[in-house]
Amino acid sequence: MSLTEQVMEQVMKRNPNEPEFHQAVKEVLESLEPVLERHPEYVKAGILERIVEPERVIMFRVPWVDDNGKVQVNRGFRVQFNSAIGPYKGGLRFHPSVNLGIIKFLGFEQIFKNSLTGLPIGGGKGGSDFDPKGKSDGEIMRFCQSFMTELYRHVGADVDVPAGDIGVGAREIGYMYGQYKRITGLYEGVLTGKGLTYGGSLARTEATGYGLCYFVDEMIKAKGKSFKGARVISSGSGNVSIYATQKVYQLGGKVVAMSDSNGYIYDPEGVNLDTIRRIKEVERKRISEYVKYHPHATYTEGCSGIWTVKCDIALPNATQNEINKESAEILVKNGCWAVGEGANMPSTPEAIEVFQKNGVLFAPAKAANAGGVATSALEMTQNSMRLSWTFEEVDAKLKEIMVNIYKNASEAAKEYGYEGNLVVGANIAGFKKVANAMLAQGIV
Ligand code: NDP
Ligand code: 2IT
Repeated sequence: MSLTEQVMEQVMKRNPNEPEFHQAVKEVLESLEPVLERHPEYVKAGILERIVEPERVIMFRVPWVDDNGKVQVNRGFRVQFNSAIGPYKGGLRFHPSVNLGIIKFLGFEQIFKNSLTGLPIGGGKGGSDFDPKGKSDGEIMRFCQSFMTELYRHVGADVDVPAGDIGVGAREIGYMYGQYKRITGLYEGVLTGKGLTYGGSLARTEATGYGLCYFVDEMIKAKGKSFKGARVISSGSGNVSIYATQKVYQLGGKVVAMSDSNGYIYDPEGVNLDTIRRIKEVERKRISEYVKYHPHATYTEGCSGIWTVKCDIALPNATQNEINKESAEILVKNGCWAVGEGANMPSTPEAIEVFQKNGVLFAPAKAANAGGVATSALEMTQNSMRLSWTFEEVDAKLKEIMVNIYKNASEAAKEYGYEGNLVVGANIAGFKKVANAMLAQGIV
């Protein structure tokens, strides 16, 4: 049995019932075979055995009182996975599906993604099984305050810097920031994705979606293609999907379908983003409302149907494993020639295989959605300097970072004999920086 197989076996034994975590680890370990052959020092120093084990896992009770005066209890998580190259950094997810295995998969991915940005940030992730849907502002605030009342002792501007993810946006970050400041008395950049009046960075809201498009643009440009005139699917209708859609339009493409966890809309004339933003960002309603304003569009119940819409470029921007083998086959059959993962691990391993076998240009999440966390790191820089850059400055830095990630991932793929395979390339490029830092720092 090879070392990577042994490590995988140990991961499965030690972390039972965590299928998403197993899936994320397996993909990285498989990519690393050629690296270990060339670098026996990584093997000797037990880098693999150490990198799959979080440095620290924090789980806690989050009690709060709902609007009816009833006591509610949720579970909170923070997984501080790896701090070899910087303070732990990664989002918080509030969604009823959250459990330890999901936070560990996200934290593990974050290590390599953050490394790819070229900025000094380690990997972490957190969240809760709290469901923000249908909750009043007061309930959201009380939950966020309770969550931070435990989390504050584990985080800090140079220790661990959380941000948003599914179910956590500017509103939740604001409530958590207020509570952190109240408990600690510190006005510091402990969270990113903050509002612009209290230390937030311009372009952070747009960063993941814009960064995704910059990355995909670079990848397809290398093959002589572009977004101009392309039909695009952008699943989800949250932060990542909305700003990816905005950038697709700026680059000359047309988004014809978007979704939420109930269903999807198809608008052959191109989705009207102002309507989506009003429904989702302001009214916090369901995407099905869209057809009331645009009767020529259609709404279909169920999420996976979105992948049956004919497109050139697919941007899965909702959640993990949203594209399975079947959906991938339909996409290929319908002529889809590029996929860019805005969500974390949105394609199953079988779906990725279908894309790669059929020559679909494939931009893996770790590389393609790194623009969000990269801009979070730029927010940390601005907080430390106590100044703020203009939108154009931040956006230019984001673009440069995404172009560099593309370059580094494709060069690493080529160097190790996998030319054109950005999955392997991103995993190797992300891994090597962390592995070298771990080597230098001894057995810790
Ligand atoms: P949001 O909460 O803003 O939006 C999430 C969107 O995905 C919503 O439209 C939501 O629908 C939909 N969705 C959530 N869960 C499911 C599900 N189980 N099935 C179908 N649809 C679902 O989150 P973000 O846009 O921030 O995050 C989207 C993805 O991007 C996640 O995978 C996240 O980890 C990843 N990501 C986010 C970054 C960021 O900076 N925010 C950075 C990098 C990656 P509904 O409204 O019905 O819940
Ligand atoms: O998955 C991710 O990279 C994020 N949710 C963003 C993390 C961050 O710290 O900005």
